[in-house]
Amino acid sequence: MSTDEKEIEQFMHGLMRRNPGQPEFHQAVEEVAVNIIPFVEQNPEFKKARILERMTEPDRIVIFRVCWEDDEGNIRVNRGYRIQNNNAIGPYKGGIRFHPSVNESILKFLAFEQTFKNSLTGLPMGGGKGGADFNPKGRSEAEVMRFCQSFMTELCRHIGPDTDIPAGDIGVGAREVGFMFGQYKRLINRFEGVLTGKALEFGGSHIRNEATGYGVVYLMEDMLTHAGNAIDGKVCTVSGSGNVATFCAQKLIELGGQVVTLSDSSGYIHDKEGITQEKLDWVKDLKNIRRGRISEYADEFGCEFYEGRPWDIPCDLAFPCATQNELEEADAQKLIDNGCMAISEGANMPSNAGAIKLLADAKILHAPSKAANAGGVAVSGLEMSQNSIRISWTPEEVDTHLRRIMASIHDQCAEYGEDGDYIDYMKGANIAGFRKVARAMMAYGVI
Ligand code: NDP
Ligand code: 2IT
Repeated sequence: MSTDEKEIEQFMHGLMRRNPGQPEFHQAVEEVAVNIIPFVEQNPEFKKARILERMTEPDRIVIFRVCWEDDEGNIRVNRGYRIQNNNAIGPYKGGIRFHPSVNESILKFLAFEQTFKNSLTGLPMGGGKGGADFNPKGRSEAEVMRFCQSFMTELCRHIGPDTDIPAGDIGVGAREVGFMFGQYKRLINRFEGVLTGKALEFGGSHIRNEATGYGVVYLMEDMLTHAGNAIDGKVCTVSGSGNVATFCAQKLIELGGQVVTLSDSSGYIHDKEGITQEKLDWVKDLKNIRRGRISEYADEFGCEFYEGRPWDIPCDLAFPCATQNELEEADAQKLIDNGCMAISEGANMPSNAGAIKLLADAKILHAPSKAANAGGVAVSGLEMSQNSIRISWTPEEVDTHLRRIMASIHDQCAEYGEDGDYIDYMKGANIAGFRKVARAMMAYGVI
């Protein structure tokens, strides 16, 4: 075992002892530690200051009861969270997730990743994440509103436009942000940019809805250009059918990609003819308004619906855009066997450790989530800027900024991840994201 491997093992042993029963958090930290510990060995000032140990201990974790009444008059109790991971380079910033699986481990992994991602955007934002184990599926609009209001009644004490600025994530879109912003404004009596992903009428930014999915494709475009290739004509598999997946598919279609899959937690559709913009508009209506299942697409457009995930379908480019650990070793092997050349991650930590290793060994271009999906939070940062200066930029202006930020993320990954003729985008993203936060933490001394 090399010195680096020993250091990594020792570090992970300590982390797992201090954070028992949190497998997603362990996974996210290990993914970073394998690159950062060797880097820290070469930069002993970071080692002496124990920067990685400090970054993996959140600044604070707020856990609270969320009580609400359903339409039948039953009292419901959920658990709400906000993890404020690190504010070395700016106020805490990160989404809110409403999903029954939400727990401390999942939110700690997300807040930790967010710290690196936000650093890569070049904007002044620290890392945070929040949410609740509330299941919005099957709930009426009035129930969702009451839940959001109750959630914000406690959360409002812990956030603020210069303190912590939440946004959406799984189960939290424009509707939920609207309910939460309304309740914050009512309680605090200030109209301020405390949430991002707001509707345009009350301080939202153009392109925020589109930003994550567009950014995922922009990073793919940059990886392919760097490798002398392009999206035009490529067969693309996309998982998910929510915010990130639909706008990822939209930009792929615009750039000439042939998108053949979308999924939800019940399974995936395989449309061999290719998903068109018209069909995608139908999916957006299905998911955002009618709140239906992706299987209905198969009935509507006459294609196949299968249980499971879409990684068995042969493709040139793959875009996991649903959730964590949706691409495991067997899926990675299938992608490799079918000749997939590149992957850009829309979801946070969609690939498990075994899959990452297989893809790297096969030298598949692989943009990790903290780089590939940073476009969403980047445009959130631009929404904050617009709120501060009380100006609204045009869609073209915001998209130009987004494109530039994604190109800069590609270049940072390439600079720190170069390995002969292959770019290890994971390594590049980890080191570039870490450096900026670490240097700020060093400047503050021991806090
Ligand atoms: P949405 O709630 O809009 O959509 C989520 C999609 O993923 C749905 O199709 C959902 O299916 C599916 N999904 C969720 N959980 C599971 C699961 N356990 N197994 C299988 N499918 C699942 O969320 P977003 O599109 O906003 O988020 C998708 C991913 O992108 C998440 O990992 C999120 O953290 C990440 N992300 C989001 C950003 C944003 O700006 N929104 C920014 C950066 C990253 P179903 O409807 O059946 O639940
Ligand atoms: O994971 C993410 O980057 C998000 N859910 C978006 C966070 C944000 O603050 O826009």
